[in-house]
Amino acid sequence: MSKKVELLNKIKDDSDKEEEEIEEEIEEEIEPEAEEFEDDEEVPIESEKKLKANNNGNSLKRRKSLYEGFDENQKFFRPEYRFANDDPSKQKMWALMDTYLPRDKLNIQKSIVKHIEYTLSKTRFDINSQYFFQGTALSVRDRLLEQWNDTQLFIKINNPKKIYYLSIEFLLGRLLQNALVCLDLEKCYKDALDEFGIKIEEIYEEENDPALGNGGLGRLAACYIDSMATLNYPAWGYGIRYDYGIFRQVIQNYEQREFPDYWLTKGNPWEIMRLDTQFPVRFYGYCRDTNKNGKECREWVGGEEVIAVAYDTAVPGFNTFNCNTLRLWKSFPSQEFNFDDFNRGDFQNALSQKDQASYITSVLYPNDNSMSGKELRLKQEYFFSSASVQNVVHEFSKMDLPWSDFPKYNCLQLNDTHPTLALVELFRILLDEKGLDYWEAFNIVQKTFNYTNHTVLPEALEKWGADIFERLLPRHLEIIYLINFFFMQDVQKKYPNDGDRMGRLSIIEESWPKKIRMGNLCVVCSTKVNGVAKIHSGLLKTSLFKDFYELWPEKFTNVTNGVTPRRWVHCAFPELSKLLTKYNGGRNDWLAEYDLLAEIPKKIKEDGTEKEFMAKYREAKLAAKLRLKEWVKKNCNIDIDENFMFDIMVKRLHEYKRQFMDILYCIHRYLAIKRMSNEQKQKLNKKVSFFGGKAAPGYALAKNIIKLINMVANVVNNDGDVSPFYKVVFLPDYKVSAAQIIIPAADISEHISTAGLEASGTSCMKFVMTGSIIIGTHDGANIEIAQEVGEDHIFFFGNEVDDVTRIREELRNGKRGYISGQLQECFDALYSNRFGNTQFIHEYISSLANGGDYYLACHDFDAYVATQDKIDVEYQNKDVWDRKCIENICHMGFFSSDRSIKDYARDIWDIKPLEVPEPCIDKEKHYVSTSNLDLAKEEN
Ligand code: NBG
Repeated sequence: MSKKVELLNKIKDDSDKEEEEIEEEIEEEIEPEAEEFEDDEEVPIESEKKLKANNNGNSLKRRKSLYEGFDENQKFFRPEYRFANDDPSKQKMWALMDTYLPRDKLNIQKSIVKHIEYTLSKTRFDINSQYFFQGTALSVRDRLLEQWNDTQLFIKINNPKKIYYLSIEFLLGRLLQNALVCLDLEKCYKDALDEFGIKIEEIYEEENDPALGNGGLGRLAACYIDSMATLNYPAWGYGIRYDYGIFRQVIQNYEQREFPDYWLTKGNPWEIMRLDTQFPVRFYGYCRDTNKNGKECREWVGGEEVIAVAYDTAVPGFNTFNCNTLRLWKSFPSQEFNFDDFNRGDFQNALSQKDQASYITSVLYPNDNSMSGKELRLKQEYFFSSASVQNVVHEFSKMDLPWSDFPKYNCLQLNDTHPTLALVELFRILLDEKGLDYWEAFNIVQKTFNYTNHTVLPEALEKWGADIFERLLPRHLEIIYLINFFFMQDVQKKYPNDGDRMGRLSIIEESWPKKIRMGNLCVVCSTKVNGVAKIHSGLLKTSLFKDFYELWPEKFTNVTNGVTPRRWVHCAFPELSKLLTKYNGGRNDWLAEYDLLAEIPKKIKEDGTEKEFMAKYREAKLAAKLRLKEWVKKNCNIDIDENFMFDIMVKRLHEYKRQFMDILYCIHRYLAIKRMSNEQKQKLNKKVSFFGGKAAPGYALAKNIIKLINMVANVVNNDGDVSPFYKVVFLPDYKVSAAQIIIPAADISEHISTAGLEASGTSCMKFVMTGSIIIGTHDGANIEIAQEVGEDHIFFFGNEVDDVTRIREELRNGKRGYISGQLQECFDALYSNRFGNTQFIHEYISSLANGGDYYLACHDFDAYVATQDKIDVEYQNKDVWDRKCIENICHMGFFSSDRSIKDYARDIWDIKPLEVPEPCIDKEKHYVSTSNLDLAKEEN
């Protein structure tokens, strides 16, 4: 029987539809319709078919079926479960809740205005865009909630192994567009709002960025929860609900000024406060011996307690009905109240203690790749780790299984060492509250946890003084000492009389005061340890965790970072997304299977559509550049020319990332142009050098570099000899929503860290996916990108990691005179205050010239300039350039976060996807049975 006949029979059985309608449906099922295009150019038919054949045509069917092609009265039933103890009196209520909300335009419009009037209490006559945003978001949230509830129930019933991703940062960015894209409702909402005279893009702009992270680490966590949902993994993100995210950066007088980012000013339509999900978290106090059920054990008492309350945000996946949870904890005062103070009339004192509790989750520490060492930060780390672990333990307890089964159902991933205390907390609960013995507890903890390292920079490696630990978390310190004691015994057995090695492996650094090395603790207590790019994972084995690698080679692995193409290609660069979809046979399934794009470059060459593709690509790139131009006009009041080459460096300010080298190059270019004749200038590759990124408020040098960039920009842009050919722009307040505008506009992007120091980098992936070429060092993900797209599709320069060690050695041995003439010229320009009073940087440049070039900005400078010159030449050949960009875009499948998550799931977590059943148009066919819970068996 052909597939068509088979389906025909199936649907005939299922429904009483008109034959014609059924035929249509089947056509769609077998060969789903291509997406509509506003332009009427033909899709290359032959290759479209080939692509469809490769890609069994299933991916898009599910989502489409929910709203397209059906009228507003069509009902979609939710998966339903029959429990043995179904209460007949509830039938009525359940029946009222058994369908999904309609997703057609009119009903969407109704739900938006309903929320505006009945949730937000606005009259018809005073709605502004903000209320439209909120009404729209709430209406989208309604549609998310149904899927979310269904997913959570389905997971509960099937009870698979679950993954919990613990991260002190989730740099989400705006949520509305992403949710619409995931639900495949963007067009529908756009049309719905259009009829209200409202542009959906304007509504997007109304949303505050939830900026609960600093940079790469937090944004990675956000990409990962997106991919976990898209791939149907039963997964939870756990973090902190900060009231204040990363500060807002304003440039005043060339300098960075920080303003608080109270991102909740307009409320947060996405979150659900779960008052029924709260856990107490203790600080301070003391430990004592006690006896529980006839067993000697320790007990942690006294101190103060705060309450962690869960705030949940739905995490939809793309083209799936699964919807996961991001659970962020907020601190509240515990119910207890100091009645002594209160009765004495000292209300202020009685209350101040309560206030203290809510400070814990007030503000995100604005340090990227460096440790703050503040007690409040340690409190934050323990607070969210403890709440998360208690939550997981609580859920597991309901299953009434032996504790040894805990790792069979739960896997906790530590996103860097910030949540390390989670493993100590689980240890504590198992030992002190559940009465397990040391090795039982250790085995469970170790099997449950895995650890991702994100940096080798010494200043970022967490070490906490034993003194502050002892005060804040006395029982945890005892447990850490215990872990170390047993671990050191093992080491001693394996390497007798190797004191140095023991010292390096020890969890405790024998300094004064003693310090707890959180990284070592993680390695000892985890099953797997991974770095975030091949080179970085290699360095973990050869340097940072060398001794551990010799001890347990099987523990170490790599998972190269990735980014979600949904946000970073589709949302950020809609014109490109549309083009890729068109040449992917009219299907946007590449957004969840990026590798599909790999066929395109070959295909367009073979079928003669390359020219046309390139023309369209150029139009798209121009649109992206125009968007940035407008942004720059609005935010910097600078006019830039979209026909210039855009060279962009946006990332946190850090010495190792070498923004300084880039600004030196800008100075060099400025000086060179000043010397040119008019004729020479005409031949120049016109370009704009963009910078963007925040400096930690306490990082003086990084702030000075920002100031320098702005001062140089000021001179360059206001010099009539130069500015028609070259400009320098600092893009203020770099954040996710800005990145979505900035990144797609690039022609060249800068990833120029000292080799070995950028663990991975993720913006490099976003830049290449949206059509720019990297100028970069042999570092982090640059290396693997080159492997995927080809060495000739990236501009490498500079010393490699082995040379770095050697050069530093030479510097230590007194090597001097490594400053080239062209570099000296830049220094001289700074010494002579050519860009205004730049005295603040003089000391730094003189130290660079005197052996202080730790990050090799000077050693790599000439190679950097030479490579920039090469780029200027190559950019002249636009055909070759654009072809490279297109090939790059299409060969980035490896860097989709979907690939990263599949790697984690397979190599580290050992978890399987669990796909929620899709909605059904026929209620009777829609009971979901399962064997795990006490469910009534279906009739037959
Ligand atoms: C950062 C690295 C980046 C990497 C991200 C995500 C920290 C501690 N590390 O190179 O510097 O891309 O983590 O893995 O923030």
